[in-house]
Amino acid sequence: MVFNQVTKLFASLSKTRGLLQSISKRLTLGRPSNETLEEFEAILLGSDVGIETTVDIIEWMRYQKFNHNPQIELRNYLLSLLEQTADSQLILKQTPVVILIVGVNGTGKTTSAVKLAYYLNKKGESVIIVAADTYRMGAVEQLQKWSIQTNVSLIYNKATKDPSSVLFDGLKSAQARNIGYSIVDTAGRLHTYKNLMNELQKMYRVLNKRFPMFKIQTLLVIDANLGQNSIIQAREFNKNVPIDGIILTKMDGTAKGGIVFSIYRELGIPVKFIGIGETLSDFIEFNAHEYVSSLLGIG
Ligand SMILES: Nc1nc2c(ncn2[C@@H]2O[C@H](COP(=O)(O)OP(=O)(O)OP(=O)(O)O)[C@@H](O)[C@H]2O)c(=O)[nH]1
Ligand SMILES: [Mg+2]
Repeated sequence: MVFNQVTKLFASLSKTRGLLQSISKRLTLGRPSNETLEEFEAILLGSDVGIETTVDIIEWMRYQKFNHNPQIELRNYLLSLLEQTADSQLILKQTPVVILIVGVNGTGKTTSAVKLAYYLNKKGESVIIVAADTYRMGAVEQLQKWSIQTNVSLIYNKATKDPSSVLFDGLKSAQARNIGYSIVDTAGRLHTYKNLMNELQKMYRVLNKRFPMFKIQTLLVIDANLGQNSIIQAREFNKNVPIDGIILTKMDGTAKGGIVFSIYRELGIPVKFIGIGETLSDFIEFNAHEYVSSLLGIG
């Protein structure tokens, strides 16, 4: 991660860090006191680390005899919790890739689709955006505005209500122009909207059947402020279409930045990107080491 991004990540985690640091800074060599453990437990739960991970961390600390540098020892332990699934890569060597951006209403899908397009474009990749949210009023206009700013072309069709039809046109265009990454913005849906979930599956079938040469990546957008609720939503989405990764939005200003641990623990799906604001560049590739260090205010 470049310096500027580390700084932004650090700034966006300030509220969560404030809580964690109030305890972690008090850790001294030897065994932590019961009082410290209890306070730390409450803070971990409050920052949305999740019950199971909190229990693990507290039990680890209870029997840990800090003998070197408690903050670094804690950092290394937290990092070990995130490393199992952190290896999968989004920037696939083998293009073409189609990236479906899915999630519940208002989580930041459209903004993230545009930020991702901007991010890939800046890396020198060829990108288009496909406007497959045919439901929300003004969805195409929202993307048109952004696409002018990013200089990324947009495929849309205001005459249809069928997202699979826009997807089809979009990928035909991507094929004709030899585009590496086609980013597909989709409508917001709750897992309880059966029709919309069926529609998502239909899009998936169209991709498998008509565009087998495209590698599919489905990214679920989760709003960091929604806490444990989003874990339930993610599980349900994953039952309908396989989720390859998570974009965690609105990390700026939340005190619930510990949600990353819940996502890894309870879903086993890697966080690929985090959204840290409303502008195009407020979007960074997730890096477990930078994340944990920023959380604890180390290095
Ligand atoms: N602070 C902050 N705001 C964000 C972030 N990502 C998105 N937003 C804001 O969240 C609001 C909703 O974003 P959209 O991208 O329209 O969300 P959506 O999921 O496409 O919404 P629907 O299409 O209605 O389901 C907008 O005001 C965005 O500017 C983020 O990382 N940080
Ligand atoms: Mg949208």
